Amino acid sequence: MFSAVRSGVRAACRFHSGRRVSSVGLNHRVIAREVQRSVVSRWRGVHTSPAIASPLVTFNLPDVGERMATVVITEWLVKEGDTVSMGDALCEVQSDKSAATVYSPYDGVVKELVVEEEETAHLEKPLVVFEVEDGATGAEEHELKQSPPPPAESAAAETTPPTQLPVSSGKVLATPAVRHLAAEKEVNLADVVPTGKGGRVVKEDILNYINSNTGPTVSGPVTPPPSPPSPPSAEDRVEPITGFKLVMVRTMTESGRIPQFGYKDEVDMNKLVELRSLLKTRLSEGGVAFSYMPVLIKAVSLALVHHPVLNSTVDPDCTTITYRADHNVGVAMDTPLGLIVPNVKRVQEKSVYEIAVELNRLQSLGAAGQLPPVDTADGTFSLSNIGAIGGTYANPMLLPPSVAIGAFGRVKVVPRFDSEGDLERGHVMHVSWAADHRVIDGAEVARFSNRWKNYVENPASMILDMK
Ligand code: CAO
Repeated sequence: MFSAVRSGVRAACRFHSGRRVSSVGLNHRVIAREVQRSVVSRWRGVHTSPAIASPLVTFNLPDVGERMATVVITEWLVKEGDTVSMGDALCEVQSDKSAATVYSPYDGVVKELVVEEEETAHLEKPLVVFEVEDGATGAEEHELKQSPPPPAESAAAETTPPTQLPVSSGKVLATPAVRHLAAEKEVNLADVVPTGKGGRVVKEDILNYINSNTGPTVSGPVTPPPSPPSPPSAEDRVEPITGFKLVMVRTMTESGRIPQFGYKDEVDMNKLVELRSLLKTRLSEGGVAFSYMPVLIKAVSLALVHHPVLNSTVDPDCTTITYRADHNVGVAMDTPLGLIVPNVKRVQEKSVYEIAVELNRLQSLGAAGQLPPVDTADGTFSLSNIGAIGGTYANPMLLPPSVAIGAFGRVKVVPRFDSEGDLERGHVMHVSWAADHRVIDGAEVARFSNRWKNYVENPASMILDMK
């Protein structure tokens, strides 16, 4: 009985592949059962049986965006008989609105390309039939949805189920044939300048690379040259503004309506640079990265105690002002997803060390794109350390409903005169403040800045005012 089902399944798969049906003698009861199984599997986007050594699976056209019911296959990037890996590009498709690439959700062999080039493929209808290793699909229980860009070449990608291929920033785009050629010639695809469509490495790129390189193709500890910037696109590209960018549109548009007072000063960083180099090694032993920020943040909180209006919020029509009890100091972060401003909560109660630990946590979450709303909500003051990237001055913009923000430039080594009039090596940093000029006057900002600057220039003095 079991073997009958097995052979029936094999037969049904062959039938499905549309090739050898005439050569297979089918038991009708088994056919009926397998057709039923096929219907269920097709609904899931997969036609397979886990009992077979190399089952055939049908990959249906996934949603390539906006649930387009049909697309035209503009180019197949694989051919029947090709061996593909999960994440390899299969074909280019074009809908009414956009072009997209469809990627393989399996490791296996392409048995059949169901739709011809220039023909129409239908959403959730068969696109490719694969032969996969026994148990390699892992997709039987999932409906295959949108086909995203290929996975990164990492251990994480290997464990990711096909329905959730991660967005990749690192995977090199190439067809299986090109990958095969690269492997044969021992060329690392990441070293090759892609000239193909959509930044894809094509065969000629590999050959050009081999012709122009003698060293890097052989294995060994050779540092690859930095990749050149992608060539400019031949066509304009329109994309919707979503996610963090959309939040930035709304927040900054609102901010732009507020009259803002700007104030800038130079800060002597000599003592803080020295203090940091003392503490940095110590803290790094405990796994805590220690930058200037924890001290700069704590100095803000100490100064806010004397200038509470800078830690206030105003309602949208600016009729009431709320003096906030907690110093929840936001830190603008440049993350892979865009600008985000998580805040260190209750800085007034935290030591510099505790602020460093919290900042490390926020930075790790930000870098992973995993900051929860609680970390970004309820900031009362903001800082932007644009100097971590570069620059001297900035014009920071308020993050409503808070009423003040500061931006730091890069700490620079400059010639300075000491108290004796002798030239010395000095570290300076510029700070640029912006405040809501509807509720805060310039003199208040200057006094706040002087107090903050005094703490930063004499970090030891902070001890006296810390609780
Ligand atoms: N001047 C000189 N060196 C600086 C510096 C500055 N202003 N700021 C940071 N550095 C150094 C740090 O000391 C650290 O040095 P080490 O490697 O020797 O330890 C290194 O640069 C990396 O620091 P970091 O960036 O990891 O940590 P940070 O606490 O200084 O800053 C953060 C954290 C999140 C503010 C920063 O990484 C960042 O994202 N800045 C960009 C903010 C931004 O985009 N602002 C614009 C907002 S408006 O669009």
